Amino acid sequence: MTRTPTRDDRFSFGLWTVGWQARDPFGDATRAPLDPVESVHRLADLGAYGVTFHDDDLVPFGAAEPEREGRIKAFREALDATGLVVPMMTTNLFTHPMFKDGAFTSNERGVRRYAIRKVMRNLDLAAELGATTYVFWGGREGAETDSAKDVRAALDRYREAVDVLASYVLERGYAIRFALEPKPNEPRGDILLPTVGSALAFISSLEHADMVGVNPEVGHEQMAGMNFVHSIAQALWHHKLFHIDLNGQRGPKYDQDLVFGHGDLLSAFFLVDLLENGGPGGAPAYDGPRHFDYKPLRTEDTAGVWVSAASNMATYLLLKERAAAFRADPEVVAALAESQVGELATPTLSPGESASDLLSDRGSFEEFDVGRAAAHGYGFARLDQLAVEHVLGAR
Ligand code: DIG
Ligand code: MN
Ligand code: MN
Repeated sequence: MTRTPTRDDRFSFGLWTVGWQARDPFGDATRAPLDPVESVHRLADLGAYGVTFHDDDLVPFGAAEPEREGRIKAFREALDATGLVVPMMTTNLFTHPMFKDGAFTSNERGVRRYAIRKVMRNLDLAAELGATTYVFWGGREGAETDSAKDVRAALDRYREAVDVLASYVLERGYAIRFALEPKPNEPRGDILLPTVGSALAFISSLEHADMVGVNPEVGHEQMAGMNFVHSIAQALWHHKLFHIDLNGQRGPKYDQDLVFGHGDLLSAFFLVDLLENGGPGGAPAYDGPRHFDYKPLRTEDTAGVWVSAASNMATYLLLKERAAAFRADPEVVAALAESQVGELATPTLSPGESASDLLSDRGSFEEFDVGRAAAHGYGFARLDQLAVEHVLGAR
């Protein structure tokens, strides 16, 4: 298996990732601005297939129409020249000071109306560029104090915004689905829809729930102490994994947006195994873009930025290779059987068996050997060691 990415690997990057000038709350930018046109060419050279962006990544906030048109034209020419596609787009509803108390859930109604219009304009561009997924990361939807936000009213407003925007997409016949991106905190003290679970619950309340899924990000779930592989499995189980933000995170702390695999490597291995081998008969469980939402370390110069971009894809391909070997290893197959992992797919009740049938089955309770069950060893240690040895390339 090659480790050189090709378009078939469907790797995509946000313009805001390689374009991050590394300004943080405690320090100025360490890198010069990067022209989106250059990013498109460099990412294409590295083997990416797609590029994603917020409206303001391509056209500075407040730019006059001629400038906006010029920048979009130059960007489209770069896409045409390289063959890169735009699978996903999103809106910056978090940088401008007007959004300091949120966008869809700001206490200020005028800001809420402005935010919806800002998304509408970028949805039109998304449709023009062929993006099929539109992400909503509510980075400013939240609060620092429980006195300042009526959370139930905020969820009403959040739902109202998503519903009206879904109606807008349907009225215009855009082939676009929405993906909500959860995050527990930062930049707000607490963000609404903090995890995949809360986003899935919220989606079930929407008027057009069928066109809304989730865009989970590795580091965001892990900031909340969640198991990202479980979060993805839950999203897949609900048929709501519409997109994914891959990166790295080293435990519950500020959002690090590390290169994919440069945080919890074992979790990254099992994530790739789930995405690539978790479908029926070992087929991929997810057919969307493998999208990187990461930040090149602030310590990197421009050359380092491109090394980090390539590292995301190389690490993903290495883990894909290791996961394939793991699944093909006869000792792993035997250890999985020993651990009865496949048995969980067998329904607990027999076909047609009712609750009263179960009640009359003495072997299920009255005569069940609880001592044997208590003494039973599942062999997970052996299984996990095999996984570690595959990740380490020792098998
Ligand atoms: C941050 O994790 C968010 C924003 O960068 C953007 O809105 C979204 C796109 O994937 N991720
Ligand atoms: Mn992040
Ligand atoms: Mn993200």
